[in-house]
Amino acid sequence: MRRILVTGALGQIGSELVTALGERHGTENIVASDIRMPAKGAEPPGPFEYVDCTAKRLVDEVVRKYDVGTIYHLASLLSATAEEKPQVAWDVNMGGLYRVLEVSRKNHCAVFFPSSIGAFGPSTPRNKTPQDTLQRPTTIYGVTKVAGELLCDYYHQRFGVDTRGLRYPGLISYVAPPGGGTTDYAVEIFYQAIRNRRYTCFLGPTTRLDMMYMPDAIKAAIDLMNADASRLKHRNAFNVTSVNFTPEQLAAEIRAHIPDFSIDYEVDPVRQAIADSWPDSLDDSAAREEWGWQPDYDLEAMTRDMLVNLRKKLKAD
Ligand code: NAD
Ligand code: AKB
Repeated sequence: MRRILVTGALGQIGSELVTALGERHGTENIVASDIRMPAKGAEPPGPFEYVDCTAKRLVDEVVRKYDVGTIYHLASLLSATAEEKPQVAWDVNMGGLYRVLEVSRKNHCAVFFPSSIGAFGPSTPRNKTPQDTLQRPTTIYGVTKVAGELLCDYYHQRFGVDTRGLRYPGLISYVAPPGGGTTDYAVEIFYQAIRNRRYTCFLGPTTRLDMMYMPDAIKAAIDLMNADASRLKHRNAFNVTSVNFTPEQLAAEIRAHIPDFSIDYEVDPVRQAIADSWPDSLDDSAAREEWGWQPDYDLEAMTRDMLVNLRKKLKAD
């Protein structure tokens, strides 16, 4: 088989996607790459290459060296970091994607591009946001996600590149920490609940957002890339979701396992404004109809699994 390249592979998604792809296709066939070097003891199971995705020569070299046929392009700045450094966010998020698409056009690679609920804005319908709707985001992250979706569709229509994408909600996981997003509170809260029995949340108690547990996010990416192309009416990018809650609801769910857990709030105006510009919930029926999307984890199952695995990781009681 032609190999699979993962960019941004040391991040929150890549750390688990590389392992899942390796279990499916053999670790030697999955090339992990990042602009950081892996920590000692946390090396990816297969080959690793330093690749700055904004350098076309580096992307091109690694694709040719390993005869890559599919690229999961994860390298990106997330919403909160992007808002601190909008110029860098444009260079990495758009420049990186453009170079990955160009290399894919020349080398006949398929491309997975993760978009986000951040691709929507305050004028988007807030509840059960439809698959096809108004997208006028007010963050630089959202601007790069909408533009990225359009660029991926363009490369498919114009050059026949097999581009596919998902609009992920906030992702919750215990393997690698999140990388500077607005939804990071939903990961931090678990660490703090186990370590300190209390958490100070940077979003307000009633901020409602869609979320997803990482095993579902990994399954969605792999299933979409393996879906029958003739069934796809959409490509970039599918709404997907699995759980929906506010910080106070997540805290209550954690309290069912840790009764003395408490939460308070110190709202960060920047991240609160970003969250307030995003939908309350997504309609993911197009993903369900076109390629059989079906999540495995609801809020209860996710919370239980997070706490079990994080306690093991943190060697906590
Ligand atoms: P992350 O921040 O955890 O990881 C991103 C990785 O990209 C990091 O390891 C970083 O070192 C690397 N990187 C940064 N600049 C780079 C460059 N120039 N070249 C190569 N690598 C570079 O992000 P993540 O959470 O794993 O997200 C991956 C993708 O999924 C992003 O496109 C993100 O927008 C999208 N997404 C994530 C979430 C989420 O909740 N995690 C939700 C929606 C969409
Ligand atoms: C972020 O908060 O930036 C990400 C996302 C939802 O895209 N988690």
